[in-house]
Amino acid sequence: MPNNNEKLNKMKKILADPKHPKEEKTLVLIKPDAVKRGLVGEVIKRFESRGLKIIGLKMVQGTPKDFDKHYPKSKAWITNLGNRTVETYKKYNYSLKKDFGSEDPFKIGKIFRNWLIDLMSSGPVVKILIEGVHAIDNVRKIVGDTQPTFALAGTIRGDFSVDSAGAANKSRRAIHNLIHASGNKEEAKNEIMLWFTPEEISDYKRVEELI
Ligand code: IDP
Ligand code: MG
Repeated sequence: MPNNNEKLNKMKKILADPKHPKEEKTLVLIKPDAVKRGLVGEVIKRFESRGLKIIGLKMVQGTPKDFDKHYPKSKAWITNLGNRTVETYKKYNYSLKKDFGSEDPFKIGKIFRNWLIDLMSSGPVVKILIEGVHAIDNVRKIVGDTQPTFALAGTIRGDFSVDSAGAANKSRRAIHNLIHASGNKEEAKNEIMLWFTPEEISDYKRVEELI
């Protein structure tokens, strides 16, 4: 068995800046709401049939502590999470004060972060490591908008959910949007480091790479 240092070095090598755009990697978690609806196969199929390569795959039960590490703690990230809802509430004329006791996006974002941790640890998730050309952006496109109400048909969120921030917040829970996908290179690196070990990652060629 490799020791922790060896593992860390191997992961650093796997996550080094890609030599070719097709080596970009991203993390997907099929959320418990999708697992419980039996959508695992459908979701995997969409990434595979688009031409993205699955190089790691496993069902795992995450703890609240795992997800506390997974979601950033920075003020900017939490405020951004809250800000989206401030916008939604304006649009629908809902009262932030009534639902959250505050209009401060940071305070509201902190409440969401806890709902999110509750949702993500409420059942198993399927962790998937995906590699391919612009993997981060292509996966986000296949997944669709954060709010399924606004996600285009043809995306996973747009085809399998109608949930919205308005509906989720009224029920005091995170949006049921089926998938987590890394939002950018930095998130992808941190999240892959958190969820995968070198032994769980496979190296092989898809046929497209051979023709
Ligand atoms: P993303 O999943 O599309 O990257 P983020 O802004 O990173 O969206 O938010 C993380 C998760 O937080 C979302 O997937 C969703 O489950 C939840 N979330 C985002 N905004 C709200 C909200 O207004 N209310 C409840 N949950 C939210
Ligand atoms: Mg995100």
